[in-house]
Amino acid sequence: MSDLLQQLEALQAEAIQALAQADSSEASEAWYREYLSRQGKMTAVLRGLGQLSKEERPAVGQAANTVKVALETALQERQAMIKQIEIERALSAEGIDVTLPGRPQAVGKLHPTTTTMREIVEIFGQMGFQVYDAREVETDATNFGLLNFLPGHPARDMQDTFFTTTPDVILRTHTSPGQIHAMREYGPEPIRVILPGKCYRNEDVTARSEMMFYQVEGLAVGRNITFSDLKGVLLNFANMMYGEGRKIRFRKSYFPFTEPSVEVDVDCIICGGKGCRICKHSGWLEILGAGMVHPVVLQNGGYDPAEFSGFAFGMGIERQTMLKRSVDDIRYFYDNDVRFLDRVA
Ligand code: FA5
Repeated sequence: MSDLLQQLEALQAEAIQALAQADSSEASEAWYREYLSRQGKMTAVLRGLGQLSKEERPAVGQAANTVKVALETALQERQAMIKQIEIERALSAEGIDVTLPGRPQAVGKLHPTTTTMREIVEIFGQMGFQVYDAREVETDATNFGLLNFLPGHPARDMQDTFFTTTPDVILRTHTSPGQIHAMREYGPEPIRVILPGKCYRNEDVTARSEMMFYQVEGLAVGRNITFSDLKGVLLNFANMMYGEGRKIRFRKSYFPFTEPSVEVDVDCIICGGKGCRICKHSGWLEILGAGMVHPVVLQNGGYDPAEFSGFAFGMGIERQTMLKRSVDDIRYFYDNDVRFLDRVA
């Protein structure tokens, strides 16, 4: 056997033995430098190949290659083992306490307006009202004219309007134009719908008023609908929304699209009607506007007022939220201050 073959055999045995002692990443790297790198012992042995005769060279070269591959494989296996040893070592050194509670994740919440809206939809849903989605961009005709606001009538000033550059196209000032759309879509079948959505008014922003706010409209049309039905539905709503045993009262009011028209109050949910700062010592809180659908509006919706009657109501969602969750300024709603959203949601 050539000298070189003996050297290779001895080198392989020595290297394998040394590798078994390497028990860290640093040690395995040092082993690599010593045996397999360009400055290592393997390369040094291979340099001797040049001295061999042509006949000897292929066999020795092949043997050298086999040793090199064997050492590389042994190194890979050892490194995998070392990795495992190091993980175990780190785990026992760090002493992980599996009983520690996890880190809390900040989770998003529903916006208070959404929460109130869903509560209202749920309450009226139980009374058989379906949600009807109506558009936010309206015509002057549906927002006002077909709702019996006569041209030039002072009632139009009750709702300051955002106009668009297209004549007669406006942002709706209330959800009531949805009444016309719903009636025209379903008439002359009886209907019972609620219409939630955004409204826009060109008003000064104050603690009580925003330029953009949400309303929920209610509309019931049928053959024998009376004012008592309206009272029953709203009393039920007040009890489900603000707690059992609530009282409501009706004050006469004016809307062009209802006759008679009323404002509806609930007994103060803070003081129970005794009088406090929130109810301005009246014992009552205003919650919505309502009335019997005006015959002209029924007709504009496609119903014969001689045969059909109906009631309608409309309420502001932020104002309901303010009452229910004691919020004293409507501007918090759309300021996007997460502390408010967190507290009130
Ligand atoms: C109306 O908008 C009528 N369409 C309601 C109605 C429907 C009456 C059906 C009869 C039958 P009013 O302008 O009062 O009415 O507005 C209704 C509610 O919307 C108010 O009670 C208030 O809660 C809310 N609201 C009105 N303007 C604002 C505003 N600028 N910011 C926040 N909420 C508002």
